[in-house]
Amino acid sequence: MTPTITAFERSPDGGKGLARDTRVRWALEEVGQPYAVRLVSFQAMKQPAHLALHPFGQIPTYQESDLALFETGSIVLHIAGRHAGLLPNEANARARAISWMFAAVNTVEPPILELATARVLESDKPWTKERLPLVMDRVRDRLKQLAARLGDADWLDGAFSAGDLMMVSVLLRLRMSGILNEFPNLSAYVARGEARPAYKRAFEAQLAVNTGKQPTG
Ligand code: GTB
Repeated sequence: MTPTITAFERSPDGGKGLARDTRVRWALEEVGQPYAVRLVSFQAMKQPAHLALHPFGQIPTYQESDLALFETGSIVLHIAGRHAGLLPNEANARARAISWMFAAVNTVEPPILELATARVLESDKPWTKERLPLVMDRVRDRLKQLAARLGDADWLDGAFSAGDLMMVSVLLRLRMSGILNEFPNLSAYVARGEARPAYKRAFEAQLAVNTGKQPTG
């Protein structure tokens, strides 16, 4: 059965690919699974019908037959478990790739989200000017560690995996801040992710929703 995901009717980023449906689209594109998209407004996200799918009233959700999922980490893991191509077959390598997925959402994403919050939602607060450098340094600390582990490898642990898909997705949120440029190997890593045909298709598809332009590929 074709899965259906939800996405913003209009993403606040105007189609820069930062809303989290992009990572789910990317996973589905990597494994060659066609999917349908149901667009939801901010208002609809808070109504009982959507809350039944997503307890926090957010996007994306994922529905397939009688299964309904929320949380991008679990959705991508589900897709990767059902199809070849996103997780290695060898048990230990598979477990390590899953560790990277958790690291992306649990260790690397939180300081990045804190930075986004400070810059966007708290920009008018009197304490933001003083706090921002601290928040930026917390992001730098994580990136320094990640950059050290990646070294000059193409991907985090051997071949491209769902761990890289999640990590690149999380790092993309930093592009506007310029911090990524301080870590050339991470910038190149993100660029490698974006250069994947599956990422390009996912990006184009969400852009089409937000600009009305049809995907080119
Ligand atoms: N942990 C959840 C997951 O990974 O699935 C987080 C889901 C989440 O934050 N969803 C956001 C949402 O539905 C959209 S992606 N927000 C509406 C709400 O909470 O009411 C977050 C997001 C939104 C906008 C931008 N942007 O404009 O740049 C980027 C990312």
